[in-house]
Amino acid sequence: MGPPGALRELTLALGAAVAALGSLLFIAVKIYFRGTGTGTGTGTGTGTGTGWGGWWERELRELRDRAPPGDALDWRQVLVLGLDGAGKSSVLHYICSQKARDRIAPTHGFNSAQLFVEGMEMDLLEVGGSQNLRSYWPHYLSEAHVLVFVVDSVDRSRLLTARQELHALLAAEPRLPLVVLANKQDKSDALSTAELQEELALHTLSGQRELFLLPTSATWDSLSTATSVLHVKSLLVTLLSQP
Ligand SMILES: Nc1nc2c(ncn2[C@@H]2O[C@H](COP(=O)(O)OP(=O)(O)O)[C@@H](O)[C@H]2O)c(=O)[nH]1
Ligand SMILES: [Mg+2]
Repeated sequence: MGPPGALRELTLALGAAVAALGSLLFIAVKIYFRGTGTGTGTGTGTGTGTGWGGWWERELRELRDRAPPGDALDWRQVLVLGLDGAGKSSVLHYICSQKARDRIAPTHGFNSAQLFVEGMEMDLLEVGGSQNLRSYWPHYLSEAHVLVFVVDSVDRSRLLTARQELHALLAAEPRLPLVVLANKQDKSDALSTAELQEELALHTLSGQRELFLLPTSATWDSLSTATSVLHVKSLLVTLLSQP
């Protein structure tokens, strides 16, 4: 049996008020504690203390830090293409994480990674290179700021295919900067960059675009050598930082 008439209404009103106050407190506490968490930001601010007076400042700062790409950082997209097995995923992995990896699984679609470097958000997008996926390649060109084309320097039997795919792709993009990676240079039977320049007929692609050909090895052991993929990272940063 519930409380009679006016008392029941008073009870309901009190219940609603307590619930509302509870939600407000919950929200405030949530925001406050979110603000005091250990973030991964790199700022060196002097801090605003841990009292209630500072929580909204932290909240504002968080919101600003979460602003969509392009507002705070320059957004750049790097499209990474090349035949299957050339080493695209390995290049992406070692550019972005520099952790040893026993095995890199074949890409059955897309693969992406993000780098925040020099005030820039660099999105690296790999589209798989098997024959059925190559027809999708052209759809991604318009968004790209640079194309990285990875070639297996040992796979002589498919060099002609790589060359044809690359030339067909770039026919409609005369200005898109191109970085060709002569990958797997750690292997003894790898073709040199001079040989690959010839085989891929890169001179006919230069024209109005910036074009680079780099010898690379996308392996853990090669990270500190002359063919390290970390040189690719430096080149991309320089290339994409240009106004
Ligand atoms: N020796 C050597 N092996 C590589 C290199 N890059 C990739 N690989 C290997 O080649 C295979 C295919 O690499 P993956 O990155 O999956 O190629 P993707 O299909 O183009 O993404 C994997 O077994 C890699 O470990 C390299 O520079 N040197
Ligand atoms: Mg892959």
